[in-house]
Amino acid sequence: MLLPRPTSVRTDDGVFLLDASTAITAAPELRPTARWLQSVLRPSTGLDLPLLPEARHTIDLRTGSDLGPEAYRLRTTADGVVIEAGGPAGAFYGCQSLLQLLPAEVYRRSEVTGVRWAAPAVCVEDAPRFAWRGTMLDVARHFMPKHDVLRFLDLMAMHRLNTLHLHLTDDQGWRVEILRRPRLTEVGAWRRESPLGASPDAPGDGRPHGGYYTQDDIREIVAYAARRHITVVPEIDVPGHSQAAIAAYPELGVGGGQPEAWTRWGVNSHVLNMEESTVDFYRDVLDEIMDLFPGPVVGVGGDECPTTEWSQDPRTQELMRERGLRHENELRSWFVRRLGSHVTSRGRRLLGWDDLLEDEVPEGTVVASWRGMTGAVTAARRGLQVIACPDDQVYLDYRQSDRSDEPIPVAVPITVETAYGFEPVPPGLTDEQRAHVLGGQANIWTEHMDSPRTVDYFAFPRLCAVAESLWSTGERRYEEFRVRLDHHLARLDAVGVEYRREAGPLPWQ
Ligand code: TNX
Repeated sequence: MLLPRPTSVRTDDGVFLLDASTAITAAPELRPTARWLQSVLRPSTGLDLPLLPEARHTIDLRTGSDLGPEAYRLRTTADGVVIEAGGPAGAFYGCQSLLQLLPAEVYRRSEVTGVRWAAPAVCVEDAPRFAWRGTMLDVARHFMPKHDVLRFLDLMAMHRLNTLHLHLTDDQGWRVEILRRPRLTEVGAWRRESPLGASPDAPGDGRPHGGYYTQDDIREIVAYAARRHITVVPEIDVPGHSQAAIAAYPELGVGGGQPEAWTRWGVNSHVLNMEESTVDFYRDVLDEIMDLFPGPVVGVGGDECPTTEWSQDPRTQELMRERGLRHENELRSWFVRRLGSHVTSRGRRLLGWDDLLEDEVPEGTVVASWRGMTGAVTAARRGLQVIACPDDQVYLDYRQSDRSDEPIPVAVPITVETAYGFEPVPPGLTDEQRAHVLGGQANIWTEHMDSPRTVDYFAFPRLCAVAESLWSTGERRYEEFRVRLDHHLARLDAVGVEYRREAGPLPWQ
């Protein structure tokens, strides 16, 4: 009943019983994992599970030299548990599987009495299919407090997801403190109450909203994620989706307006101006971002950038002539290239949305294919690395069914089954091109999710299905998955996830 499904599971006779006689033993490099395991088992079981050099009835974490860094073998018998792993990440995933073998109450945060902590005797072999198993969380449209981000990281780890792409800036809010540009959060992190109904195309919710992460908060999030083998990938979206930045520093805008952080959803016409000073501004921002986020990839967005302001602005036209650019689209790629060379000079790679493929893209860029899978095909054929996140399969802000009582009927329905059908490698690629697909991610855009509870409702259980698409090899059959998912929901219940239920009273009723 493991989820995501491992490469192979063999069931043996007997059970492993976790009790007061159980201890943990671990190779030196796996001791942090052992301590993490102690910390998750203690609250529900009340057991101390001491970490000892040697013991009789143990959960033993060992290194297996023949295994990849994320791979593990898990063997449970009446005598004990052995988790053999290629490295700390593999040991961590082995522990996640061990938790799933125990009764679902193990996920509770307070002591549960009267439960026998038994795991069936099994032999599991496992390794992930993709290196990038991600979730994108939009903390710009609605801010998610730090504590809830940490909780979300735990939920990702439970599903063996390893990449959190944090969409930190957008028209509606700037969510990360930048010491050299303090107004980005002093001004850009807050939006006002606004009258509803002005534009049917781009409604907002009318409510004042705000919040941001201090640099200490970010360091805490990044470290918490790292202990769970999750890399946090920051995204600073440019040169569109930037109204909150322009609200903070109007000199970044085109034509001298004084906008406020946007109170509506949709595609905004305000874009950054393409002066050298804007490049300098964002280099400073990215320097602080790269200091905070040690991962190899840095996102600069590049999506949905209307060019009307640029084409109507004489100064921008002059800049284009000076630089020998013929079309406004080329300005976007000029800007992304300039930031890209800064990012690569610090040994990192750029991440951008597939809109960037409309023009030249810096070598080494990772392209997130969101408008279906066409971007994935184009990028892989151009030798660029690909993250698949097609909107019609893994956009978790889209409605979950056709029912008239779905709370916010965004776009087209994406059911659990649709999400389970997600295949990150598109057809029509050569073997070499296929290797450019690093993996995929589910995108959680939060225009319509104004609380962590609503994120739970939209993300789960569809994220469970996406996690399996990214982790598991071999044929996928929805009916077989559904049986495991029903067991898995008991775990989500124990954690307190307010996922979307198929039946029963709906949360908004
Ligand atoms: C498109 S996907 C966007 C986001 C919206 C989302 C809503 C992408 C790169 N841009 O700005 O939040 O649709 O589904």
